[in-house]
Amino acid sequence: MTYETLLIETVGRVGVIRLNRPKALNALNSTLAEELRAAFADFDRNEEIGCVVITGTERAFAAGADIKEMAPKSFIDTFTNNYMANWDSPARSRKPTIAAVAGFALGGGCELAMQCDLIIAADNAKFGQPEITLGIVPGLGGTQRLTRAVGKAKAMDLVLTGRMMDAVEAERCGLVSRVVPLAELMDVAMKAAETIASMSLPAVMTAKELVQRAHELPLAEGLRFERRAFHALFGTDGQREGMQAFLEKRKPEFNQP
Ligand code: CO8
Repeated sequence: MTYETLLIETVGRVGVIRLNRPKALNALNSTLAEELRAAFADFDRNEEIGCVVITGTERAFAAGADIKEMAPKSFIDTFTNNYMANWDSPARSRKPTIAAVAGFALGGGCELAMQCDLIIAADNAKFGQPEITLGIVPGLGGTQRLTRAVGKAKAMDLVLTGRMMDAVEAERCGLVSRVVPLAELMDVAMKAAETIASMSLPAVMTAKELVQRAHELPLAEGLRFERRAFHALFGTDGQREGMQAFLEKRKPEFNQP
C-alpha cells in the first residue's frame, strides 16, 4: 500500500512508521489517522514484525491535530461522526511500540507518543498540551494518560497553561524513558526495538499487556492476571528455549513467533 502522509519501512523484525507532513509540522489530519490505522494493523498482523517504531522529522514529531481541518467543525460534526474516535492506533497495537520523538510533540502529537509503550526523546524534544490556547481541551488522552504518566501537579500545569516542557523535564517527571542527542535518536530507538523484537514474541506481547493493565486494574486483580499470564508462558517454545539456552550458557534463539 502506498501512503500519502506516512513513510513505511521494515528493518529486520522492526516496523518503522515515519509521519510525513513536514510542511505542516506533521499535523495530524483524518488521512494521516486512517493511514496510521492501516499501517499499525499491517504490522500487527505480520508475524515477522516484533516491534514498531513511530517517528517524525527532526523539527517535529507532530505539532498536534491539524487546526486547519478542525477549525470549521461544529459540535454536531464532531459528535455525530465521533471525531477522533479511531485515532488510537498505537494504543490498539498488540506489538510493542516506541515513539522516537524529536522536536515538537504537541496536543495530538504528545497524545500519539503517549499511546506508545516507550517514548525515547531527542534532546530538542518539546512536549505539551496546548489545546487550552485554542479554546478546547485534549481529546485523545492528554488529560488521562499524561496525568497517569507524570502526576496531577505537572499534568495540571501543562493542560491548564498550555506551556511546553523540554526533554529533560519530560524525563525527570517520567513521561519519557530516555533522552539522547538528536543525532543518535533513531539509532537508539532502533536498537531498543531490535532488542525487543529479538525476544520471544508471546512473552513480549504478554509483558506489554500486563504493564498496560497496571493502569487499569486494582492491584489484587493485576497480580492475579500477572500470575495467570506467567503460568501460560510455560506453554511456549520461548520459555523452553530461553531457559535451555541459559543452562547451556548460550544466547537464546527464539523461533518466531
Ligand atoms: N495544524 C495545522 N498546521 C500546523 C499545525 C497544526 N497543529 N502546527 C503547525 N502547523 C503549520 C503552520 O500553520 C505552518 O504552516 P504555514 O507555513 O502554511 O503557515 C507550519 O506548520 C510551520 O509552523 P509555524 O510557522 O507556526 O512554525 P513555528 O516554528 O513558528 O512554530 C509551533 C511551531 C510552536 C509548533 C506552532 O506551529 C504551533 O503552535 N502549532 C500549533 C500547536 C498546537 O496548538 N497543537 C495542538 C492542536 S489541537 C490538538 O492537537 C487536539 C488533539 C486532539 C487529538 C488528536 C488525535 C491524534
